[in-house]
Amino acid sequence: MNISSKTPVTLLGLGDMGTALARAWLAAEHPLTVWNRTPEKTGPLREEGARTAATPAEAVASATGPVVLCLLDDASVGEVLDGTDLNGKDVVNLTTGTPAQARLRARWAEERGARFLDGGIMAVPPMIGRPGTGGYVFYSGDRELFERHRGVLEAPAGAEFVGEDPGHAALHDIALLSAMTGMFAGITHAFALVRPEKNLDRTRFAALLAEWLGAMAGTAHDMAAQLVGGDYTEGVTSNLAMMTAANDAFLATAEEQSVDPRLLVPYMELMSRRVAQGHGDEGLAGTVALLGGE
Ligand code: FVH
Repeated sequence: MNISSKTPVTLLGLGDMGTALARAWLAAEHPLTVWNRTPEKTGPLREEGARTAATPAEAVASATGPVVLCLLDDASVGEVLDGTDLNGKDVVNLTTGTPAQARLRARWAEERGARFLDGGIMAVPPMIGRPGTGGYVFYSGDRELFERHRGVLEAPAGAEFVGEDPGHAALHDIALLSAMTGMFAGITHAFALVRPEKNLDRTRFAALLAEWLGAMAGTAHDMAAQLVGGDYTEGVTSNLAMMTAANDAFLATAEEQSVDPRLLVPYMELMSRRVAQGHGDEGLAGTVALLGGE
């Protein structure tokens, strides 16, 4: 009999992401117990070596390593854990939620005698178990728990601990995904601008666009330096007054190309508001405070 010396993992939830995680732990030779609401999804994993549990309570009761949840949302986590005995268990919740939900869930788990770690997955299922594809998971909450199970957590993807506040993994997750959404909006607008042109090579345009966005991503470091130092003019090479003036050309070009500028206008209005407050010499950091968040 082949007995693994690796930490056993219990996984509740076998959707697309849960199944990818399960295969990564099996590939890394962690003994794995799985449960899923729709039991048919456990079949292939059982054939690949996983043990299956009939109920969440049974799965949790037999767990000697981390109990990982990868479910649809926080409400499903509550439903699945209801009726389980969490006393003495190590709970790792990889279900997407808000920072407030993570903090409440941490307190809820601790009141039931469990240790708790929240996670935000920065990957899609095909990146799981494939080092070098760039996927990783933010973790926050019980640092000792993170260190104890680091080997388990690093098997499917990189593991990045971002603090003992259990809400911080979700906050990092949502903040990065929000930035990505803004980037998607910019890409959408850019393709809409070139769309009417018959003789424009979209493939070459895409390569130029991706390269430019990569070069501009570094401005996040400049903004952080300004926000930390409190001087929003520090190191500014392109100030708000200049950028706001150029916005007129952006809007005029959108009109020439018959493109609705709705994806750009709210941000341009924010920049103009900061200039109107007398801060045309600043970089973009001053617009952060105009959004609130304090
Ligand atoms: N897939 C992705 O690209 C993203 C990448 C970033 C992180 N997300 C988050 O990961 C969580 C799980 O995502 P998923 O892709 O596995 O999602 P689904 O394939 O839709 O599977 C959902 C599982 O949740 C089970 N479930 C739903 N509601 C309940 C409930 N009330 N009680 C018990 N289980 C429930 C569902 O069970 P079933 O439908 O198979 O019976 C699946 O196991 C998620 O937070 C993403 O935001 C993935």
